Amino acid sequence: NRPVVNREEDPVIDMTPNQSITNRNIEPTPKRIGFLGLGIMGSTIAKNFIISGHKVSVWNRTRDKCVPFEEHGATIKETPSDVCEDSDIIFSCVSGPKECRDLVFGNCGIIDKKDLTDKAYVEMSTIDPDTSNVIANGINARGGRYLEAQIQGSKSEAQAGTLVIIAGGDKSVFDDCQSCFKSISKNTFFLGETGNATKVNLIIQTLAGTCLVGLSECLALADRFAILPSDIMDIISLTTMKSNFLLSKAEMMEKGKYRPEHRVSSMQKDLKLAMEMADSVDQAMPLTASANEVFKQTKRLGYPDHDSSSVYVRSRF
Ligand code: NA7
Repeated sequence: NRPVVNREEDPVIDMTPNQSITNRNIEPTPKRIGFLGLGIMGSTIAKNFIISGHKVSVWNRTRDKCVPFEEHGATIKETPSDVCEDSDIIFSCVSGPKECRDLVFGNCGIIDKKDLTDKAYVEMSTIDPDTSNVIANGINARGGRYLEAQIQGSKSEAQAGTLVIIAGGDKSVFDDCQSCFKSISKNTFFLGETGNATKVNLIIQTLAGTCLVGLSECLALADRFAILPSDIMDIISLTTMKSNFLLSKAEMMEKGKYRPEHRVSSMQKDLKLAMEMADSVDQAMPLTASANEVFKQTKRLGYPDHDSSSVYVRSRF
């Protein structure tokens, strides 16, 4: 019985080459690239792989989203297993842990192909360290190599090629991915064994999630006193609290335009996974727990697919 809220449109998949990416003079790896999951992040990342000259095949649950990629030289495949067959390095960027496991272990999944020798699998979806290790073990058991390459930044940074990549797992895969990473990121980190990068990524997401809830409460309080959010942000932008993240999210809150860059459902999933990680070591996270509840309520109010800044709608109740 969720309220019916008009859905903000997803960003259009714009295949126009970004000049700043083409100016990077990337020498694409000759390895064949496969890409699973063409959502907000996946579509933008796959686009940059293509415009920087990589040979790419794609699969997405909703096939229509593959069409613009085919028009720009990618090959559409019918199943994740088909992508695997035709690729040397396979990237995954889907909603969460369950979907990631299904792509690997499910029907027509990656390990349907029994021998993964010479294949590398790169997990970009935000997942927990346990799931990442389960996937790594499944891939390794069939002779394949695995890397978790977690991404910091949302659609705008992916578009501009200024994401930050935090990786863990097989260093040789990290090295093989350099030309791909160069097309989407300004910095990469290799943190050692599988699990290290997923942990760091979730830790950073707790800061993003709690900051967003704090911002939304601050602007909702301002609104109660008829103080404009833009006046508050003009002052904040002159202080050491200035941050592009807060300023851009505050602008979305003030305009009430929540076209998704990073969905409410993704943020709530990230906070939930961080809470589970904290549980495993008895680390108290009272603020993150509250933020998780607030994002859950925002989903319930009908905003799961809106940008995470729509948490402001809930704060204004
Ligand atoms: P989106 O825009 O919500 O995209 C989610 C993607 O996951 C999209 O391609 C979905 O396919 C796919 N998906 C969702 N459920 C399934 C199942 N059951 N099986 C296969 N594929 C599925 O998220 P983002 O692109 O912003 O984020 C992707 C990840 O990066 C996520 O972990 C973030 O936290 C970080 P669809 O198009 O709906 O058919």
